[in-house]
Amino acid sequence: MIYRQTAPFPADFLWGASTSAYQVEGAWNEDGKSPSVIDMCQHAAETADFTVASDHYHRVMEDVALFAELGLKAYRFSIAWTRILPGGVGEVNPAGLAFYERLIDELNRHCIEPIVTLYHFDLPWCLEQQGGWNNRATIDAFVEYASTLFTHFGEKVRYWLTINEQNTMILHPGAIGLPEGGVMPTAKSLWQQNHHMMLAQARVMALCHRLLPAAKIGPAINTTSMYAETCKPEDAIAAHNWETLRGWNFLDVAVHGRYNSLAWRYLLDRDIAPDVAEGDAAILLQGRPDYVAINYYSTATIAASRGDASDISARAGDQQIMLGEPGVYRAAENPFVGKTQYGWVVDPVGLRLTLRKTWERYNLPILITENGIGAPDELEAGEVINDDYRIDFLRQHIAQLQLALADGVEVIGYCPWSAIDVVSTHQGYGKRYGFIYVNRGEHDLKDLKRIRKQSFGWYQQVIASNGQSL
Ligand code: BGP
Repeated sequence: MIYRQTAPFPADFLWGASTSAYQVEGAWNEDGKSPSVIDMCQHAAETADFTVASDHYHRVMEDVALFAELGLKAYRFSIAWTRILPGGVGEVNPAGLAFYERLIDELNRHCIEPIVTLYHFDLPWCLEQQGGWNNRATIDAFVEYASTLFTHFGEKVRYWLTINEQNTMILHPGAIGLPEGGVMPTAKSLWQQNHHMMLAQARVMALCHRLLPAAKIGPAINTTSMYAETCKPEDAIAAHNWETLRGWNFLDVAVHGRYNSLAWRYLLDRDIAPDVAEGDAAILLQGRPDYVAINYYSTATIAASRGDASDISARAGDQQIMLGEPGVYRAAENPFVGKTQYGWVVDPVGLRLTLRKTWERYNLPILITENGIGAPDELEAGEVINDDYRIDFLRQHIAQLQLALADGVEVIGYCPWSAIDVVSTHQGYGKRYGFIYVNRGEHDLKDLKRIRKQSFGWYQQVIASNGQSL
């Protein structure tokens, strides 16, 4: 199909940027915050942990001032459950509420739309000790936590996200980390956890609509497109297998309130389908998102399984590296795309394709909540960080986003990862994503000074021109 080559960005397009609480805040045990599963994870000795992160907790006003200077129309961040309800449920911590109140008020003062993720990988450790997401009581705990936030911040926040990358937590638990001495959960346990998260998400979306009729809420899934390695029909089946299991299986439940039938069959065949209680189907149907948020980094190329262990990828811990599964699919190389130095496929056209497919399937507005390139940015003399590769990456992705708009896809915003440098989920501080450099090393905290990168000035122009000046 040939469409007009460009479409203007809507006047109210949400030019934004993203972070998450545990990656940016630090202050991991201050002002009443309890530990989360992330705080209890094993860390490779050579990489930074999350205890200080970017020290945003103590520098929040300075950071928001920089976001305002950047011209952000939206800032997507997560609230740490462990600051609000240190016991997972029960007593509310006023200092936790006060921190986010200051942040949200300051954003609103600068006309920066707060986009709040309720839960970004950091389940309270006390809940994990009681079984975590295997325990149905965690569903009630999540509803209580969300209800606290809706009640407290409902008048100040219009955009909510339920759970960040549920598919990463289930398919790549090793990427998030394991508690000290922990063992990898079984597939059966992971799919049970997934089911409970789905129920929790559906109830929270319904609650949001009841308490805050003007607000919008949706899931945020790590979404991508799959290419078959060749036109061999078996490769096409394998690519479809993985597209279904990695993406649609999660979004179909969130949007339609029912499991994807192919994925459900896969779970039944392997005896790893979750136990479904009476009434669960009705709960899932209550969840009706207002939009779909996608985190897009890469595409994958897939070939038919060889049926043996050679299908399994060596780097199974990374959320963007395809795993492979005998009998289901195998990861293949794509000669037509580049890669970052961390091995993540760079495919701007794949963003357009992913947007088209997501739109066609759900017909819901799409918010891009993550997209970006991790790199070990260098601080040069004169406080210069020349991240022209980041500018190039983002420019190409925004150009494809614009083509998706011309295709008729309703994209309401673009929030690259990340607003400011943060600790990478599993690769420490050396892998940076921000528009703003934070002067620290893996272990040497230096002065944590904020320094604008070259990409800062570039993105400022993009926003100021509403996407006309790329
Ligand atoms: C996503 C997570 C983010 C962030 C990002 C970059 O999967 O939602 O929290 O970490 O990936 O990943 P990484 O830090 O592993 O490079």
